[in-house]
Amino acid sequence: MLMADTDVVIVGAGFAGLYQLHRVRGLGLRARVFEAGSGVGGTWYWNRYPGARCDVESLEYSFSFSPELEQEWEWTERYPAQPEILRYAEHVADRFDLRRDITFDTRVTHATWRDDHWEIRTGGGEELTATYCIFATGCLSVPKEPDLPGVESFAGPTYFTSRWPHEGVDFTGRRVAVIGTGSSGVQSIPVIAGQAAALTVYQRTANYVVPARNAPLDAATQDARKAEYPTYRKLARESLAGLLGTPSEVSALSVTPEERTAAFDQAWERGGLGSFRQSFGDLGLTLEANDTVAEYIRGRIRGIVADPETADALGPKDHPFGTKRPCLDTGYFETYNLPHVRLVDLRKTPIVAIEPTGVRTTDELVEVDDLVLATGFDAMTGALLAVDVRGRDGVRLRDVWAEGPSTYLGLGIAGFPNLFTITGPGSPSVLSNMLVSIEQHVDWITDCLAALAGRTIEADEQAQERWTAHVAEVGAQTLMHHANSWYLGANVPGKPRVLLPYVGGVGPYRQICDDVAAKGYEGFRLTETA
Ligand code: N01
Repeated sequence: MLMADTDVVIVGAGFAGLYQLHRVRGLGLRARVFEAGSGVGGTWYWNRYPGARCDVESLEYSFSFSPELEQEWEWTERYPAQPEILRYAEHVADRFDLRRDITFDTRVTHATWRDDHWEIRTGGGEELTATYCIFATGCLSVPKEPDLPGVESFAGPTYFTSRWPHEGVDFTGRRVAVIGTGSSGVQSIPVIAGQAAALTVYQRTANYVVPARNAPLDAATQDARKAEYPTYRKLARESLAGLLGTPSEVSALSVTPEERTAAFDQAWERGGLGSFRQSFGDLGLTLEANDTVAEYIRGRIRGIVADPETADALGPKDHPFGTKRPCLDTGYFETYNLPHVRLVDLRKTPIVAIEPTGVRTTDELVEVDDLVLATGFDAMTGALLAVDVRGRDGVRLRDVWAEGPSTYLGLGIAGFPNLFTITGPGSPSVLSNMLVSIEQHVDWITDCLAALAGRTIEADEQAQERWTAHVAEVGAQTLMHHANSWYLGANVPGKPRVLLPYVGGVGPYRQICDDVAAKGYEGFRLTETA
């Protein structure tokens, strides 16, 4: 048996990697973390576009593992902005003295299983061996390649929301085009409009956007939560989405139209991701129920946007509410009432090409100085497959997942011993408050490493098949397949169309994982390392 250079290699120093490093150290294991960025924070390190903000409330989107950390950190807003979350990640790294085991500016390029250990190679040319390899690579970390003909010919600056310049961008007096109206576009468009001389927004799919109702966080609210943190954290862990607020069990079709509108009005006023789930329980389950909320939101848009044609184009029509992640807005629809902002509906006039001076659609060439691409990510599998991962007998993860990912619990992969994925495909992951799901996976992996005591663990092929079938089966009971979403990989040309996250809910999922552990890691094979 080889004495590995380190016990654990962790790939990524976002929230998952930071917490995993802290826990692994607690076991007395040696660990190395490799991080492509120059600092910690993962998604919040890279996504620095104007208006970037979390769509989960700060008092919920924060670590629960340290009561001291919980008590000492002061959040300033209901929804934390990117700079504040990044400061929090940096504080965590410093407070727990994590940086000394992190190698920055370094990508892991290869991970190869060799009989009883992983051989890791980095972009910097370092090679090392590790007993365990943990991927904390994030679900939305690899930008989708821009599938826009001629994009490289654009003469002015091109900015990706997901790779925003650290020094910021001043759009004052500039003519700007934004392509993409997912969360990143919806958040950045009002802020860019506040600076630019002219803003043209290119929309292919209209999205459901609900008010964030962001506001400064008052001391009384924060103190009250801090006094009861354990209770609230427990509720979040046992909930379906890792969020507070009880989902309704009432059917949207069981009440009168007036009662339904009143409930939706309350949800709209409350704001936030879960607000409509708290109104009715079947919005995600039947098209008929979903139509009621879809029409309600289209009506709200018509009430805000002055130009009827623009209002109509901004109203989502081709997918049910909730089948793409709804966006939270601050002044998004109002932005289209500004005289220098224009929406181009790409369903009517598609982009033909990006040219050196601007964006050409079937209708016109709009000349712009700056191009902003808010075009999304190769979600959930992109970052895992960006590494050349080879398991037992040299099998490549890329080949094994050619038809879509199969995992056991989103934590382990058959044929890839001693490898763990934090919030991997097949786990609730992006359908939940990520901090809740990250903590659950890290705690489970840490307990598992302790129980292994150096043994080798590998997901059993049949257990993996059963779990993957279960993930698909539960997903099929929802409306998720009615949208071309990144949840299904449908946003990336050529990517297999498979529902990537597990829709069963974080509370039930946690119970399943705990039961697996309690039964001696049922569905995994544990073997003495030769
Ligand atoms: O990416 P997206 P995102 N021509 O994939 C369009 C999280 N997040 O970065 O839908 C024209 O949602 C594409 O159009 P279509 C959150 O989970 C969270 O905005 O494919 N358009 C779509 O409009 C979120 O869901 C926060 O037809 C093209 C847009 O680009 C996830 O990240 C903030 C195109 C991409 O939208 C991803 O959000 C930000 C093309 N060739 C992100 N290619 C918060 O916490 C793509 N598009 C609030």
